[in-house]
Amino acid sequence: MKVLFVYPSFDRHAGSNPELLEFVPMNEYLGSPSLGIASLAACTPPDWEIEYRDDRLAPADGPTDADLVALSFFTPAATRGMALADHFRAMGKQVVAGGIFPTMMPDVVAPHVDAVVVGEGEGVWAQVLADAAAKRLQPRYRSGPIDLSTVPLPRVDLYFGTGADDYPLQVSRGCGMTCSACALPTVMDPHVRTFPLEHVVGQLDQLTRAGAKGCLTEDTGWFPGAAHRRMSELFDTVLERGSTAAISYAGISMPMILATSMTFLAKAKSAGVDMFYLVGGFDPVTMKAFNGDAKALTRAQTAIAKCHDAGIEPYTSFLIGLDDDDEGTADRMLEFANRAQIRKAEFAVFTPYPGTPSWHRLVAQDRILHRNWSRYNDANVVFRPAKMSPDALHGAYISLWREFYAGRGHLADLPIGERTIQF
Ligand code: B12
Ligand code: SF4
Repeated sequence: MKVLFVYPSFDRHAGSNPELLEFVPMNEYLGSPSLGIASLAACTPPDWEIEYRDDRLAPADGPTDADLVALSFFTPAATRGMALADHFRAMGKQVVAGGIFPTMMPDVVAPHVDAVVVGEGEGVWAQVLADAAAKRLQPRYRSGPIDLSTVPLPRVDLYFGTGADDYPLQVSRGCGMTCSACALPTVMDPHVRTFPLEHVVGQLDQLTRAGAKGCLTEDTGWFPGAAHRRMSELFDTVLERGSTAAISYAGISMPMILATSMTFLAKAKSAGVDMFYLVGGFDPVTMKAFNGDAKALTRAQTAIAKCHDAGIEPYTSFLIGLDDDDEGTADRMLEFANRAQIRKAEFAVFTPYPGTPSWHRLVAQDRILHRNWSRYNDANVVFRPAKMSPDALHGAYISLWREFYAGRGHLADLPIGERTIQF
């Protein structure tokens, strides 16, 4: 038996807005696929042959002798994912889909596939394969929070050689916070679960052996609690070995930087964290900082200064389009970026991802403009903003990229990987 895993493509900022290429110093950063496929491949019994296709690199719709096609997609890739599902079914293949979008919107995906998996796939994957072998897939499988002490190391080797610049290095899954724009507490679990230390170190070691970089994606590692302890133990292990880990970036937010001691930031830096992917817009500091709240603005400046003091580059992601944002917000963001001496930034349009608290609120307020999922990628306006028109919001997003990079032409001279990410 054979399973073909497919990672459908999606548009990033420049894909949706080609004009950005004229004024943003580009690089060819290619983020790894999510660990979803690698995690399921690791749980696939040895009597199943595995093939993997990354649709971002070459169209994944070519012929296949697989018995089962398994698609993994988040919202920006959902339109393409469902088109691929239709295509493979027309070829007579059995098709199963899982990931963030199928978990949040199973009824939307169901007409395109034989089976939808809701939740973390490991718990039902063996059953899905057995049912596919017997040609009796069930329309829906549900898999609750997984005991992370039972899962094997993800088969990231499947992704090697495809040109990805880094690979997610997971310390934990789930989150107990309820940030309105975030999918994770619903998709994974509203509680943090940590991987055993050996698993986390094992993930790092398999990347290091392959000469690959990891990215610490879960911002939960910066809160006091189990995930923080695990991340700290990972850093200790690296430091005890007298080495540094190859880490491309660590995800974090402003309140987390403020809550983290300089001692811990110094430890992270010594262990190999040279850059933060500093996500804004989800948290109380950035939600208020650019709209007249002087206290929040000072806190945001302090957060950036702490990064600079620790020698960790704050690659800052500004989210525009929140309900308090008006036509002056972009200027205030730029002023902040200049004053705080931020060297690298990305700009994103607030996007109500299906199933998140923000989505439910905007649906109830009848403010969703369309359900063209390929445009749900932080690079298009898909809802009616509160204090400006959709066109004004899109214009503000484009001008943020243009104005920020207008004064930073030197970035074009930096080596690839040190310019922008996720562009
Ligand atoms: C690595 C990463 C990326 C990578 C890869 C993309 C991807 N598909 O995830 C890159 C760098 C490309 C990326 C880009 C973006 N990302 Co991103 N990213 C992540 C991150 C940090 C880790 C993904 C991961 O490895 N997860 C771990 C694996 C194990 O989880 P999983 O994929 O959900 O898989 C499990 C289940 O879903 C299920 N499953 C998954 N696939 C399948 C398939 C089958 C067949 C089955 C049975 C089961 C199954 O089983 C798996 C194992 O339990 C997540 C946060 C997170 N923790 O998930 C955000 C996240 C996925 N990203 C997000 C967003 C918004 C983006 C961007 C749009 C914007 C941005 N600024 O980040 C951009 C892309 C567009 C742009 N404009 O550039 C959101 C998704 C929102 C949504 N509802 O879809 C997330 C959830 C962050 C968040 N907190 O909101 N991202
Ligand atoms: S943004 Fe981070 S802290 Fe907030 S709910 Fe999502 S994972 Fe948790």
